Amino acid sequence: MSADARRLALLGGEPLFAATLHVGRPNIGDRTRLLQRFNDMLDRRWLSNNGPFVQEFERAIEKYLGVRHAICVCNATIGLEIAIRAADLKGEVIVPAYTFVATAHALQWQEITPVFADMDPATHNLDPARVERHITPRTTAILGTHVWGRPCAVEPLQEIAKRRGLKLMFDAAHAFGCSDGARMVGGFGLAEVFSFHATKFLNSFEGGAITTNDDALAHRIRLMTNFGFAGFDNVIHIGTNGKMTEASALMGLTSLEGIDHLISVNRANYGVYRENLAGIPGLSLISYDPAVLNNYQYVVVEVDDSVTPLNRDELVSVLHAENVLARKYFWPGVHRMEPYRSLFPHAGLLLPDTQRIAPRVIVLPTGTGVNGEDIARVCGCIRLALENATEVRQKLASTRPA
Ligand code: T4K
Repeated sequence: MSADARRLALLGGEPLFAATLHVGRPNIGDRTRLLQRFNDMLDRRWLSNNGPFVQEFERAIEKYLGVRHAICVCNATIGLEIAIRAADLKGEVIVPAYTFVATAHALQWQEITPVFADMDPATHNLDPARVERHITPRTTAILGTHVWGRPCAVEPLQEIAKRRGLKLMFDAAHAFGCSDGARMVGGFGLAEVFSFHATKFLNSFEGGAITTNDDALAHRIRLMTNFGFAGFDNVIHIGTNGKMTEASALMGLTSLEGIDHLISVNRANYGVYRENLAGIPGLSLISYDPAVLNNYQYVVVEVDDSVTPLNRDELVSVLHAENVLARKYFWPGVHRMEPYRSLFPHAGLLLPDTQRIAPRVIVLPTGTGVNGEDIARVCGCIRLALENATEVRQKLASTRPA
């Protein structure tokens, strides 16, 4: 084995990083401001139930996105469930198979059938032409995901929804700070749902927001987020507890104040990846349209193993040995996760691009916890592994359980 190959941790070298590099390492924001707000919250003894920080965060989101209503929720999954119910979706709803499992679970949880449609391989988002093929008399809506923050084909989906009498909503969990043309994500369809989970570039520990320009829908969503209460002892609607806490809202507000910095860090990191991965045959970093706003939250590489000497899983093993916890989002596709795999065992037949792309994707670390030097080392390790593919393959084969 060459001395070069021996530098890889998988082949006996020292791991590149002593402390693990994670995808989704939280951004913390201005600590002084955060702790001031935390003290304010404690002094006020107002911890939840539509407190002042939640209200301030909601107004700040509305202003940032240019939407009429933002309703903060405890997480995006509950936000999706509430928005779906408030908009009265039922029967069948068309969703992408290539998304986080929460998009489908939010439907199935309330006995609405998710019907999986294929992606456009160029964008990883729902392919409108394929959506149309899944419409049946039971279909009531289309629920798209802006995967990696890149906006869905909003206009074609709107056109289909209008022509076929369907509702349209978006899972915008990845897309805070992103736009489609001049319009910010947040104002499309009947409603959109953002995630402010710790792993999102803008986080509120756990949290999310439902945004809509529909006043009546916003009113129902507010009621449903707080058990249906319209005032003391006055319940006028079915509801749940989807409320955001004050601690989450103050974290979210502080993150939002630093959003320009967070985006510029992500953009710079993305640039370093682009530079350092350039020219490797078979590896392609997904691109972001410079003509629209992006948050560059996800650094996503597609590995075409008909060209590369190692496949996606082998490269992920190499990176994990170096303490780089690269991820395989959203493999193997929601249609291959339970309960959907058992309910729809043949769904994959109509999802050729999801089936082809999902096994190729690697998501790499970015955010304020990673610097340019780290990224150059991660990319150097990928190159080194590809140059020493035979040894890597042999090692992985010898450690695989029989
Ligand atoms: N729709 C879409 C399209 C979504 O992507 C998501 C969530 C949702 C809906 C639902 O949103 P929420 O209900 O969560 O608001 C993570 C996140 O938990 C999930 O929010 C996110 N998408 C998904 C893409 O990623 P896991 O299962 O990968 O999480 P986990 O625990 O493996 O953490 C990811 C990495 O982050 C790890 O390497 C550790 C690191 N980490 C994590 C946390 C929580 C930290 O370094 N610090 C932390 O505090 O799902």
